[in-house]
Amino acid sequence: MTTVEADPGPFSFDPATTALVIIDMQRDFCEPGGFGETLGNDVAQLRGVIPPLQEVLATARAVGMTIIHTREGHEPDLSDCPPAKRNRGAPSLRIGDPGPKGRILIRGEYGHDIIDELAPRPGEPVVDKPGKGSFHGTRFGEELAARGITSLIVTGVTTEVCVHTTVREANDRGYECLVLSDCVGSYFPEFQRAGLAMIAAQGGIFGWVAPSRALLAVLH
Ligand code: TIU
Repeated sequence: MTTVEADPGPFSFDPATTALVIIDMQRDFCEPGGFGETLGNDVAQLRGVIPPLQEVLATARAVGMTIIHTREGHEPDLSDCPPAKRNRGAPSLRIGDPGPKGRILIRGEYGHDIIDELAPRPGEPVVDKPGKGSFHGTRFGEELAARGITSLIVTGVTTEVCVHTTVREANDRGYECLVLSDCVGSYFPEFQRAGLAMIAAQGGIFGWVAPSRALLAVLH
């Protein structure tokens, strides 16, 4: 077992049964002209996640850990997009509308894909999900089970939305989750702080939180 200094206490895991999960590091959330910006957010808030996540990804690849990427998005005919999701709020462009990087949050479009800095390699599963959680409406659970995965190291965006929903779904399914504090990002600094605190509070009600340097110190 490998042990990481974390909050609320040491997180022990076997790299052979642990997956690095990289949630929704898509142009639609991380670059101008995508879904995140149409919702009124400053996407620059998420850029700081990229360098530490690149280092974690490179290390996970070097030690042969399972790596799974996710992307939030919808079929071109919007058949998997609930009207409640498309109609909510007052975005400048709605899901499916043409934008500067293609149709907003639609599979196959340039904006829907993962940023170049964190591009998946052949053999790394990319799970397309219609919702915020990685388990809902996907084969994520089957992908984990097929590889004997019992622990997740969770990264990506955004902390309080898709990261949190995935960690909560995973928690109820019995997975141990470590969230890397500098490898998850929010458009809202106060939600970043509160989102991380909520995971580790109450003795780790949803899991553990640690900076990436604590993981890199023990993963080699
Ligand atoms: N809006 C926001 O913060 N997030 C999302 O809509 N999706 C994800 O978190 N991926």
